[in-house]
Amino acid sequence: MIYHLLYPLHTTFAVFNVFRYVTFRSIYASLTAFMICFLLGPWMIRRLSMMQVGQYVRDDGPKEHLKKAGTPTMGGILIISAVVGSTLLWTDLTNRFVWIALLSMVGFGLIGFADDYLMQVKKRSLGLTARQKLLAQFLLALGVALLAYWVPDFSTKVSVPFFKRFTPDPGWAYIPFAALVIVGASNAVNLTDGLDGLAIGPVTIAAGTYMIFAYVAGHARIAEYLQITPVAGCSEIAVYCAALAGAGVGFLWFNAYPAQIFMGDVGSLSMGASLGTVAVITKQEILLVLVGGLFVIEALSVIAQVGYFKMTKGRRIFRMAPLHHHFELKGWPEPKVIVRFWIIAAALALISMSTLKLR
Ligand code: 57M
Repeated sequence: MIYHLLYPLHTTFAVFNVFRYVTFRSIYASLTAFMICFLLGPWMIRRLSMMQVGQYVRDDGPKEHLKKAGTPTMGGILIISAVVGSTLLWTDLTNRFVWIALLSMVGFGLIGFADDYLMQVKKRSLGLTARQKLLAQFLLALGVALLAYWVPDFSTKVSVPFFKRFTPDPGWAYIPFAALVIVGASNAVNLTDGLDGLAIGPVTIAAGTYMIFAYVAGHARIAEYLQITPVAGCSEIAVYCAALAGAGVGFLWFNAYPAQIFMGDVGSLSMGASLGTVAVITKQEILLVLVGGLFVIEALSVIAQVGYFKMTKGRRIFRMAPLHHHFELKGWPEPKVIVRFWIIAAALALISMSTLKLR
């Protein structure tokens, strides 16, 4: 809105020209989203506490978690509000990618909300069944992928990190592939969200990384110079990613150890899906395995643990999956697990950025 209201004034006042620039708008989009979270956070924590939207903590997990019972959850509502508000203010709203990204985030947020809500209302119940959740996620992700596919000139070629000429084109099969990327990311972030700040930290890092990729892919000359797939109009997604990163830091303010609020499924499913969606829009789908490598490691630890458990009829690889529980049970203090996992996420983000040159 700010872009649409103020940029046209540049013909009278040259200073308003600055609103044209993606870089300028990205900076303010991230600050706006941060401020929305920061200012509304205490109010939201109070409201959720008043409404008794407090976390139920399973008693079969690490014992340290029992003291977290009652912490307000569903803080994802705060993150989504901040990203939507800031994106509406700072992006070019005629850009289709912006609406696709917002739809994906809000849609997955609603699925998570339904799950959290059922859990809160029925208290000890575990929300939606896994099958219901997965079906809803796939249908929504297919819709999102289809919308991207329909954007004129949107390429169905898949970029493979470290290879500049190898770009396989699955044609229409790109749609289920893209849906898989979105659903996979959504669930991997959900699995990671089990310690204070453990999910939102790496989500913020990944959003910052994709901000750079979106800017590069949306800039025809830079994309050509770096030989990455150009995506016309995708630089507006850099502004969206900046809002996501800003909201992430704003939420971390309250979710940092010891957390005053958890994001809930409304947060984890929507944040993961947002990353999956920007990976699709920026044509860096496979790179998400590296950018969001921490989420992949957590998800793989669950797959390995469950697989081994079933195969050996009850034996385990880790003390408990997902991986963060393994380290907690080994005696690492929670903040140590969190910060070390952030360090890994940051290193993976740097390696991902090196693929701009290493190809
Ligand atoms: C949800 N939810 C957290 C909070 C957050 C297949 C299996 C591995 C699935 C997995 C699972 O259910 N994962 C998804 C994880 C929960 O957090 C809530 O959920 C939201 C995210 N969806 O926003 O609202 C708890 O996590 C802690 N927490 C924090 N700080 C935060 O900022 O401390 C969350 C956010 C909160 C709080 O304690 O209550 C969760 O962990 O439940 N299941 C598991 O993770 C379970 N693992 C398991 O059963 N492993 C088995 C194998 C064979 C599958 C094994 O290794 O033997 C563990 N989770 C728990 N207890 N809590 C183990 C038992």
